[in-house]
Amino acid sequence: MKKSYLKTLFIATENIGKLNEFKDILSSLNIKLDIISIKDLKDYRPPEESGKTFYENALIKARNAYEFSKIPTIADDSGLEVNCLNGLPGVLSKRFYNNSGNFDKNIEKLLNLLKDEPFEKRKARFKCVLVYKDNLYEEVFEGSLEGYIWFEKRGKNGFGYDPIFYLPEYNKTVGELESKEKNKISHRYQAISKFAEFLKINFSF
Ligand code: ITT
Repeated sequence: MKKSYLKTLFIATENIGKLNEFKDILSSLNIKLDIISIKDLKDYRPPEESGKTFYENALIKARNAYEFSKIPTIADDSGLEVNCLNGLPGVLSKRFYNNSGNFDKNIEKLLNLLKDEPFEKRKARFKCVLVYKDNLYEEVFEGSLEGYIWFEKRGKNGFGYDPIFYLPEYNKTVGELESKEKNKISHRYQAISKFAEFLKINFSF
């Protein structure tokens, strides 16, 4: 089949941390596209995230953004799953404390819930479900990163739960990693690198 030409990609996220990671990772994988973000589409209203899974929410976001823009679009739904909390905060990661999406409050609530748990019970993972949508394709790509919830915040890099997400193999939280390091191993990197393979097979740039 003849490859389609792809010039412009709409990255449909309101989260600046995510947007910067998407751009950096795509560029590190040599995917050179013109990037449109929500701030370029003034009338765009993100949908309500009413799904029960990362996949449902990622689909809702990508479909809504593509229907509005008609530009080939990616959106991710991502978050943290803590084993001893049966996968919470999960799809509620952004709104764990309340609807304000305040990262410090979300972290405080999580640390409080885990305050009596020893290190080995604090296993968790970051997950990213990424959906690409255009007039022909609706494709899903996933990534996850295993780690532990640390006992207090460490490091100022990244966003969201990064300062309490501890990686034993680095003896650092993700908040202590340089963005370049995070973007070589993260759940988002893994999903985007699968997306990049799909692009290279099906599109010319
Ligand atoms: P969009 O829906 O507009 O993309 P959002 O921040 O609302 O932005 P989600 O609904 O997918 O995105 O919620 C993801 C939340 O999960 C995010 O707000 C963080 O709290 C957390 N999260 C996701 N990826 C993360 C990462 O790489 N590092 C730290 N926290 C992350």
